[in-house]
Amino acid sequence: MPIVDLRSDTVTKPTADMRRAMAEAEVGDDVFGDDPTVNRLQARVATLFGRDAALFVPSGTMGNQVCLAAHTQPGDEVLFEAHAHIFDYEVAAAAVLSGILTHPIVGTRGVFSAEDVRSRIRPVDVHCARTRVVAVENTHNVSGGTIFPLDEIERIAAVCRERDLRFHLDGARIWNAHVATGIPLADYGQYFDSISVCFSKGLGCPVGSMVIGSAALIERARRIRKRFGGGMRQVCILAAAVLYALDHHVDRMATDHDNARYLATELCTLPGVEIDLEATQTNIVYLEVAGTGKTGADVEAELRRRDVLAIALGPTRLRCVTHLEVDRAGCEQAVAAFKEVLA
Ligand code: TLP
Repeated sequence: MPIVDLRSDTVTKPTADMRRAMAEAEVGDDVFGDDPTVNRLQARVATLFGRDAALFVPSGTMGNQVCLAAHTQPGDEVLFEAHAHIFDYEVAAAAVLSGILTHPIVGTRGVFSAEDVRSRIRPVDVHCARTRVVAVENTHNVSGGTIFPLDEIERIAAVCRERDLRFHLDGARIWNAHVATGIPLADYGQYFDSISVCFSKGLGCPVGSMVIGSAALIERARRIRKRFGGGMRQVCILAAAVLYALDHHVDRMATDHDNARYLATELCTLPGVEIDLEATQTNIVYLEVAGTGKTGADVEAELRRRDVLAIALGPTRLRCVTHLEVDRAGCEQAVAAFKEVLA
């Protein structure tokens, strides 16, 4: 049986056609700014989001952290949802690299409101941190790939403008939100001071992320990227994979969303398994298995023996993520394995 790897959409390997595009890329040194392929990609992605400029960075974590550093001084504060990647999974980078205070807002399926933001902004007072940045994550990973509604983004952006806050999007999976809603990327792009997107997830590229915003932001971001050790040389090889993926791997993500919905609707019928079907809006499915009497780690290990890889994220919580290497037959294999393990 082939291995069905549902641990993350980061696990995909470059396809033969993508490898060909990488091998044929025009090369140059990006720290000198003369890598023609990455320059082409940066211009293309900036345009996609309706913005001036963009900067290739090695990872989504670096993308988020470069943006936070660009917007803040040590002692400033950033507001975000309580299970945001920048809070839970970036190794305290905001504290270590930028010296900023993190202020979580408990949302509903990853979404919070303009009123939530307004009520958290600290007064200008000698005792208080300066609230400086609001960050949203779209789609929201830990909630199950949920979509942040555009009208709420617009309302939060208005509060940010009024209160002189910077607005950041962790758009690691904005491509999924775009495909699921049909909302153009530029409609999202107009509201944010900075956007970080990943190419190594749903788009199926081996490596890479990008920071997008005004020319002034990108100039600052370029210096910070170098400071963080993210200035790379012949990036063209990676950029060529992304140019290929933008042409061939965006619309197909609708298949990943169908497959995730299939997994969620099948797996939620298993006794003791709970799945928030309303949260299954894109390519991520979280299962709560407390009712089966097994731990997440038990289920993960037993699935692995059946060539199905899921990931335990929490004592009784598992995650399955669909992507371009998992087809419907793979999902059926995964459902059969879950049925055996949880029978
Ligand atoms: N997420 C990874 C893990 O780190 C959890 C995954 O497998 O989902 N923002 C969001 C919303 C993310 O989900 C991730 C990665 C990142 C940023 C960071 O991207 P990388 O891994 O490129 O630093």
